Amino acid sequence: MFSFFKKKFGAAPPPTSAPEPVPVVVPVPALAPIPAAPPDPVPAQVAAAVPPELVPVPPASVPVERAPSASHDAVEVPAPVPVPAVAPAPALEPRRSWMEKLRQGLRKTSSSIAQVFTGTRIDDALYEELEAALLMADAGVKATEFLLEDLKRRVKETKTTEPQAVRGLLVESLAALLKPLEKSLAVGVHTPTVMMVVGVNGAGKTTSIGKLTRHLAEANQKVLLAAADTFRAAAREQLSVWADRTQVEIVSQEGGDPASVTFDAVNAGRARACDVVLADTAGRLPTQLHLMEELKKIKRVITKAQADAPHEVLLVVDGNTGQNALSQVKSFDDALGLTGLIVTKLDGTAKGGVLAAIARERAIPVYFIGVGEKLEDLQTFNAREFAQALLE
Ligand SMILES: Nc1nc2c(ncn2[C@@H]2O[C@H](COP(=O)(O)OP(=O)(O)OP(=O)(O)O)[C@@H](O)[C@H]2O)c(=O)[nH]1
Ligand SMILES: [Mg+2]
Repeated sequence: MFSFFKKKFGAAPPPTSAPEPVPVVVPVPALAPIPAAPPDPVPAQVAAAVPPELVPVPPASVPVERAPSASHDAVEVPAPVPVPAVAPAPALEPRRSWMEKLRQGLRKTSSSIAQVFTGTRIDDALYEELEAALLMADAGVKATEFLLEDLKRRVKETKTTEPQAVRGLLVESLAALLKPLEKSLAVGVHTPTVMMVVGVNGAGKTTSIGKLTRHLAEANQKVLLAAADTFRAAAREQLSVWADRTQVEIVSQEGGDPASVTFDAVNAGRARACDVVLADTAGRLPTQLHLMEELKKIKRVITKAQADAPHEVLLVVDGNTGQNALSQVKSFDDALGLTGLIVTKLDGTAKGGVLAAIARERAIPVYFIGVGEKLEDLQTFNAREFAQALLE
């Protein structure tokens, strides 16, 4: 079982007089048993702070400041309003229907790969067909070569003779390749945890921020949004709508400089003891060098407001862009040093293999996978589940 994100507490022990916060792995409607998947690789010093079992969120003693819904330009501090703690029972249903959407989205790839194993012999022709199918699925040359080699080794070691059984071994191979991408987004180590979200135009940044905010807010995390996409008025409004829905605060400024909006937001987040500050940025192509410089400036300015921030630099990639997604990952990583990915739109015509290419060539953790526009359409990435959805 795993959670949508992990709340972790810093290494320093709390003062004896203060009530100790209850460490919690927040149960949000995104939980599913994962067959045979080993536990998350959690760093040792953090592992101790994360309880193995789900712990209920403490009762309504956690006050969450809620923004007045009328104006979002103001940065005044609203009165704290206690809200009921949200500790839903692990809901398996949303995860199941999400998996179904993921399978539907990747059906084209899974059926063309299934074709490869319909023969009666394991021979060169089978491997050649598989190679073509993996390349067609956007896995790229390096990951395809790696998977074929690994698969041949597994076939030999297990003395497999049935093509259908080879398909099962391919799932093992792909799950192992994707495993390093599996990681939970952590909050609670820093106050606030500052995240900047970047990506090309229309990748799904603002929508993903909206969904993520809702999950965080439901888990009693105090979130502040920075509308650092000052490029279009519509972008600010779009984020405001999400802020309204989730009743969180937003710092925005008409026609402002994105770096200064973000700077103000991080300072406001610190002053108000927010748990998370999420900065939405305008879409841009990595080839637009001046716009990439602007992102670097936002990152530098965040560090001025909070020395150890940003704690996460998240790239949102549209899963439909195939091999181009890999080049986006490389370019944004080179420019900014990415800490995580959100892969969206795997419900459409995406072929899915690009995650194998990313795992092989630039293994940056995939925190979330999006399969639609609804809240529950954004779920955590699990290597084995994904391999099964792609290949079975
Ligand atoms: N089908 C599908 N649509 C999605 C998904 N995520 C986002 N979208 C849609 O993609 C469109 C663009 O989403 P935005 O969140 O505005 O993208 P953005 O990256 O913020 O765009 P810019 O700010 O213009 O660069 C919207 O219509 C979203 O509803 C997804 O996982 N699946
Ligand atoms: Mg946007």
